[in-house]
Amino acid sequence: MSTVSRGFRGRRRPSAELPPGQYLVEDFPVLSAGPTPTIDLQDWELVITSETDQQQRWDWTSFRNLPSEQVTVDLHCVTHWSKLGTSWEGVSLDTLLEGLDTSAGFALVTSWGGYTTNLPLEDLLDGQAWIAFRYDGQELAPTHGGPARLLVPHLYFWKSAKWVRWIQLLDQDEPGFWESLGYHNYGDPWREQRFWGD
Ligand SMILES: Nc1nc2c(c(=O)[nH]1)N[C@H]1C(S)=C(S)[C@@H](COP(=O)(O)O)O[C@H]1N2
Ligand SMILES: [Mo]
Repeated sequence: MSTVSRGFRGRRRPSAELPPGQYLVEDFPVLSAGPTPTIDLQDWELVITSETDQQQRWDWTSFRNLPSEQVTVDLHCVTHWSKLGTSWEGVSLDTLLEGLDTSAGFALVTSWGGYTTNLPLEDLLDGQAWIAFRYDGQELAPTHGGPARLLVPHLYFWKSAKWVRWIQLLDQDEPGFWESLGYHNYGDPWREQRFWGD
């Protein structure tokens, strides 16, 4: 006979909510490898280039005129904190990549300030990634990547480049900042891919 009553089990949070090795936080930590860049909205731009040098470019006004989505997602940082149920507004990468003819397999993302991160192009598609400009109903704070950041919540949070400026579609994979320093090239939190070799 079980010593755990049905009611007690029923109220338990499913452990499947948290990837291995992660703990929950309620606050929103700031993790930046350098200073927070000051970006005037007049100067802001987002550029996507293809492997054949096709280019799409948005200034702030044209970017904000694109259809956006509200999403609620869980964040998993490789330094072990996870934050569940965060709400964002952003433009889906499906929307941004529409009309770009590409057979590239990879993307290298560059931020204002020089941070880079890489991922397979398919991880940016099919409702998996956004350029987010609002967090929790407010304009995205500069420390969290405002005016706009990449949001790719199914991978460790270092892939979600803050202050995103340029997305380069490439035939060959090219490691970004943390990936060159020994972090996992892909970074799936559910498979605990923290470092090269994991
Ligand atoms: N441009 C830029 N983007 C970045 C980083 C950074 O240092 N610079 N840090 C990454 C890391 S390691 C994490 S965990 C998240 C942290 O985002 P937050 O500061 O909004 O929590 O941003 C990611 N994106
Ligand atoms: Mo991180």
